[in-house]
Amino acid sequence: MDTKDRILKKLIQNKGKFISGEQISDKIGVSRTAVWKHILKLKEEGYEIQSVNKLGYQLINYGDIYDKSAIVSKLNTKILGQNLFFFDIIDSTNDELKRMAASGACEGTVVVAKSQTSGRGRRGRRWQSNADDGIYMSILLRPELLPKDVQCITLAASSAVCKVLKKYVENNLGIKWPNDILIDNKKVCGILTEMSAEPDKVQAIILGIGLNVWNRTEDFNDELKDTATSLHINTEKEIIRSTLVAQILKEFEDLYLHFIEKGSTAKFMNIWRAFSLTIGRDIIVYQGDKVWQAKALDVIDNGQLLVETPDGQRKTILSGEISIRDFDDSRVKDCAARQ
Ligand code: BT5
Repeated sequence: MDTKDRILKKLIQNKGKFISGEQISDKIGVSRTAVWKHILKLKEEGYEIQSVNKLGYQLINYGDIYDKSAIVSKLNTKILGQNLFFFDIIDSTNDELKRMAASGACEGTVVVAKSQTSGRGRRGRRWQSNADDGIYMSILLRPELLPKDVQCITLAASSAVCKVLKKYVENNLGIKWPNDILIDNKKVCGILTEMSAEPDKVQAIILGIGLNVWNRTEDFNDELKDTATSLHINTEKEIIRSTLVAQILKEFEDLYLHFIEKGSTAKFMNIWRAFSLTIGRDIIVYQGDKVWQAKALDVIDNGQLLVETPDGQRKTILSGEISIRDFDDSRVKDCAARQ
């Protein structure tokens, strides 16, 4: 964290109060002149900071300023985001992070962008990534993990995102296996987990998260108008993207480190099951050119979906697509109520 970010962090911690230039300089270990210069820089970037003789500085309003300083100053993580790159525009945060990973970037490196020109979903699908509407971020992980267990990372990430969104959205929030986060049965967030691996060892996982934040219904293209939603559409609460990013990184780090260090999926699976819109539902499975019906029974430890076919056979599904038959709103409400 550089000096400007540390000063911003102090101002945020003292939001609503004045903090003197002297207190900041003592805490951060730079001269008062340096504090003053950095405050000027923050003001230029759009932070509204009141300076009053003898009282010092007070952060009045930081709106939804979305830049590296805003995120870093709120980070409360050990690893994730300690090495953070912020772009106004990029092809895809996953692609950029993949390039960085190939040049040896360390675990926890995070790429965030205000907009993407080639935001991607799975299997070459596109992710609509309007400038300033959403959060587009990718996280580099280098766990000691077998490739077959990588799906767990997606489940941990969707659990973390749901825990954060629950602070903003009371009802109708849930996860459709494996990677869709829905509000009112419309997609608010998608997760793209990609990896490079040897047969028995993962080298790098690029975890991409796309979260619709400020989009209004009319901002979605025609294909998405009926199926996509945003946080803004569903909450009255104040939204600050940098806070969301910091919260998601923190929640995900807790679940990820618990999983890697203790070898246990229990922590995120409990959250995932509580938010699941899939377990217990009649589903349709699309695998390649095969389409079949089943009942979703559970998600097992490596993230696979356990299903039962109408003739009573139990199978697990690792990939493929599912749709939930007869989507029933009350189930979504129950799911949120259990949280
Ligand atoms: C996903 O794929 O849901 C994963 C999306 C991951 C996007 C992030 S953004 C940061 C990082 N960098 C990237 O380049 N990607 C990741 P999938 O399950 O395949 O869903 C894709 C489908 O979701 C599309 O075919 C559309 O139907 C729909 N879709 C596209 N954009 C959307 C949006 N903004 N909101 C809701 N749905 C969308």
